[in-house]
Amino acid sequence: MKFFHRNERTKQTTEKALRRTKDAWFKPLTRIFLNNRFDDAAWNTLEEALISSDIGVTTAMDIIERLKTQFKSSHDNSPFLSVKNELNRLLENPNGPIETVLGDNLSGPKPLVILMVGVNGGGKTTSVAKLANMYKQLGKKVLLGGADTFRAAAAEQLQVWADRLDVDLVSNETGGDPGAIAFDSIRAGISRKADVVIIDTAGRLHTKNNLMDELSKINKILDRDEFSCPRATILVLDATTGQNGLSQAEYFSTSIHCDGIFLAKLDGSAKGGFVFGIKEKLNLPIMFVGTGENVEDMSVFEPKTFVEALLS
Ligand SMILES: Nc1nc2c(ncn2[C@@H]2O[C@H](COP(=O)(O)OP(=O)(O)O)[C@@H](O)[C@H]2O)c(=O)[nH]1
Ligand SMILES: [Mg+2]
Repeated sequence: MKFFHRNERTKQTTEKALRRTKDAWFKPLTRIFLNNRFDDAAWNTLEEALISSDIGVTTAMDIIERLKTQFKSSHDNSPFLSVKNELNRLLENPNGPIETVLGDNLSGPKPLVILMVGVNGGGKTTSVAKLANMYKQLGKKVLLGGADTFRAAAAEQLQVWADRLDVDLVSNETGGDPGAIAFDSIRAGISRKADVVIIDTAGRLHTKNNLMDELSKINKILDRDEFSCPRATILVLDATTGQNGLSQAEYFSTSIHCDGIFLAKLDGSAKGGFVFGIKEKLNLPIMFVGTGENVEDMSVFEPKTFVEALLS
């Protein structure tokens, strides 16, 4: 169970994925940390760096205010440690988000049903494959449900992953009813004694309301008493969209209950500060990060490792 958890691999993957972010926003901070003090210029540098990392203006201001208060009351503070503590504080998660999908649920009733939602092109299908691979590595039996029936290419793409990963896939021809596929997937998962069923969904945006209706319908089906399976709904977010992506994410998370986030494409983003904004705005834990296009390019999100990788 601990395979992806707090290990050397998580650290290396996170460090690699954050390289662009570090170059973009951490470098200016080095001078402050080397001087080991905050003067007016240093406060401005910090503020600029935080905002340009896409941390969000409110969150950036909040950090600065808190740090200023700390430095007023004590002159022994180290800017490095203080910034690090503040960033860690922002990501604190008392609920241990990862335990829902990696913890006890997997030894309880089966299967764990994961519904993946998010906008088109955000990285849903790839992230479904990554999770399937992760559970397989953990020795779990995985079944995929292809409930993105909107585009023919979507079903094909998932089929390719299912073949490559050698996992079962329940799907239907394009235009099929996503709710029916979700229903069939979970039924197949139960009868084939799968440990995890991961359901891919459509994310087209031009008919937002229909999409949300459709997702709610799938949700209701999965919630049926007859199934009584543990559930997790994961919102896939594209890290390269930064603050702009947040409003779409908000729309999803207010329309259907989400348990956490799979932050895809962290490797393609120079705005890793987005992570702090997500926590602040959506109050959803980041569970996983995507760090490339291959199935192994992911890791469990470890707040401490993340902050360490940003500042080290
Ligand atoms: N660099 C990188 N590319 C990714 C990642 N996740 C997905 N992608 C790419 O993003 C594009 C859209 O992904 P897809 O899974 O089809 O998104 P969907 O429409 O939400 O299902 C594809 O070209 C993927 O290879 C990631 O973590 N890093
Ligand atoms: Mg897709």
